[in-house]
Amino acid sequence: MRNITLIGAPVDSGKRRRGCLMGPDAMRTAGLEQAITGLGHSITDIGNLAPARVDIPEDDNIHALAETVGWTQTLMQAAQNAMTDSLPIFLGGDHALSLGSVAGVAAHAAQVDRPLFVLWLDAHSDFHTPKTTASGNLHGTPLGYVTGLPGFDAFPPLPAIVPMNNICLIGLRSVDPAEQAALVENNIRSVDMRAIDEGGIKRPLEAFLDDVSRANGLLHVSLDVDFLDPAIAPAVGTTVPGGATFREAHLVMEMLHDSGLVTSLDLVELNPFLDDRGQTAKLMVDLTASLLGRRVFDRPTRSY
Ligand code: 4U7
Ligand code: MN
Ligand code: MN
Ligand code: MN
Repeated sequence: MRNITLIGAPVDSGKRRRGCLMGPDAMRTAGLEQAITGLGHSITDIGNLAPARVDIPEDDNIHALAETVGWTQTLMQAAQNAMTDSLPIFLGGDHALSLGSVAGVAAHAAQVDRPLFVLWLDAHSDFHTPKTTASGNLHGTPLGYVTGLPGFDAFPPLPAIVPMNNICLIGLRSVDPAEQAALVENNIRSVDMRAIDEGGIKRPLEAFLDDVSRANGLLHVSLDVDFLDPAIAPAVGTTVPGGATFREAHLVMEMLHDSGLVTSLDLVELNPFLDDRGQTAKLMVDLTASLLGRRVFDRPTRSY
């Protein structure tokens, strides 16, 4: 059983379309706490945080730079605090929250002298920098920041970077040319939807979990709502058809649970303004329950 910390991060500055700030409360309303305690875990909900006030100039090419830098500062610290004695769940908020959550988790991993691995479940690769982004939306940049790509001078310096080798992206189906080039150049493990169509989602995930286990690593999971097919998860601003099915997503979560490796989690990009009677919020809660051990039958344990 785990100690879980819920960290409300109503980040809405990572893109122009508003509504993700309602995400944390929508997931609470959908029964997140009950789902988690029902599995026997203990839980502390620290409520919704607010961005630090930072005094930096705005950038004409970037949407809401100062607010996002403020969030990054706040969440880096919150992540480090929560990691000392719990498994933090960051309730987003748009994906710009991972600029702070992953940077803070990486700082903690360096402190305890263990390698950090990151599993990115997303239609997009979020591997832009403030220099390469065409939209100016910082929710498309968190993996660029935490891996130490150049161009993030306005952001807090990183106490520790995430090695490119320790990242796995699953669910890709919308990758911009600059991101594609950088993913290939850095040889980042990238599982697109075609690979899943052809070979299933189980094998690439299993291979990644094997690596995490062999390295005695910490594992951060970042779940973007748009990883899921829009037919089952409509509450997202950046829908891309052809996403993970209900069962593919649950299988990922069930395997993550059985691995025992997950040490932190982001639930991001839920825009309740676009939801259909809470169905996407409920699905995010259900997936979290699978990650935390909900099952029908025990399976023989596998040594990752
Ligand atoms: B999300 C995009 F151009 N790449 O940079 C961009 F397609 O957190 C999308 O994964 C980014 O939802 C999507 O704006 C960020 C676009
Ligand atoms: Mn996405
Ligand atoms: Mn994303
Ligand atoms: Mn999105």
